[in-house]
Amino acid sequence: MREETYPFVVKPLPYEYDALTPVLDANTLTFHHDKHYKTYVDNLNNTLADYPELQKMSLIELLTSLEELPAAAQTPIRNNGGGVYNHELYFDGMKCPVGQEPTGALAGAIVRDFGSYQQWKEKMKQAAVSKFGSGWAWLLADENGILTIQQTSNQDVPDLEIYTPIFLVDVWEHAYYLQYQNRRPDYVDGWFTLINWKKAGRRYEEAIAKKQ
Ligand code: MN3
Repeated sequence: MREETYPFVVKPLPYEYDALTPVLDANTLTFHHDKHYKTYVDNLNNTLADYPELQKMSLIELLTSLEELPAAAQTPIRNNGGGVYNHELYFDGMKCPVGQEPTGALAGAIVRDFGSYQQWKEKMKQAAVSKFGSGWAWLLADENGILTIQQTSNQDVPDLEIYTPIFLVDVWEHAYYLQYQNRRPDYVDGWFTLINWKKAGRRYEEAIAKKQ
């Protein structure tokens, strides 16, 4: 399958707007997807409309070659291209809040790299709760399949030439404020129950396969 290029389209949620209740209600998810995420898609397309030479590049190509892009395009593509990439992964990485746990190679790697699921969860929560201002907390796999937790600010992405994202949590206030107001830790606690471990496990297996 060819990778998507300009004009980028708003991808529908892979579930109904109320599928993540009670952790994320339909109102929160509707504003987040239909307004915030859509705005990043629109703004990315508006930027690229002025640069025909960039219109054949995939989102990952754009985000991994920011410094080689025309100077005036770098910041809007970093912010809006990152906004598109991050939100698509975020929405795609969740599912209704019922019983799934890490399995297979990913479950083993979590224990190997963090000591236990519980220790991983504490570190992941700490990264999400302590992120100052707007940004994201990520679980990433490096080229050797080693897992690591990172924070990024604004709509920045990790180094995608080194890391394969497994999943991420949005800690911009717009992700939770309608429902949780200032209670970010409660939102993050709920988010753990939304993780789509099946998809996460597949991403991890792809990350391992890449090095071979
Ligand atoms: Mn967001």
